[in-house]
Amino acid sequence: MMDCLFCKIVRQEIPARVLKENKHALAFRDINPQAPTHVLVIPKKHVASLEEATPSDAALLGEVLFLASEVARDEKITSGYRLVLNTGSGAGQSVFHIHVHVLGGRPLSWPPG
Ligand code: DGP
Repeated sequence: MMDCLFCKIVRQEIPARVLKENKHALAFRDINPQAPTHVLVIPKKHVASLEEATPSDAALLGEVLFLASEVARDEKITSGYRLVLNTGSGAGQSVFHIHVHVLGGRPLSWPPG
């Protein structure tokens, strides 16, 4: 997807503070952090949202979750962390390339807003 913001980050056409990556997923700091740790983990392949994912993306989504857990461990978020995957504009998704927010380093209330 040539005009997708996160695809441009994958292709290093725009800068990002990358923390970690594996063959299929990339983790970088959110530009507008909502917590002391706020990292986005994305599949390198363009998938617009969880609604667009197919059974063939199941392993890819597993790679994203596993990288998110590695990031949380590296960030030493010892009191716990939260993964958020906004799906659809009604849930606050603004970038239509699947991304998991890794949030931690402060108390996180429940339920989320
Ligand atoms: P969401 O609302 O769930 O679609 O989250 C999109 C997130 O993407 C939001 O927290 C801000 C972040 N973001 C938007 N543009 C950029 C960017 O250019 N670089 C980085 N690092 N993050 C971005």
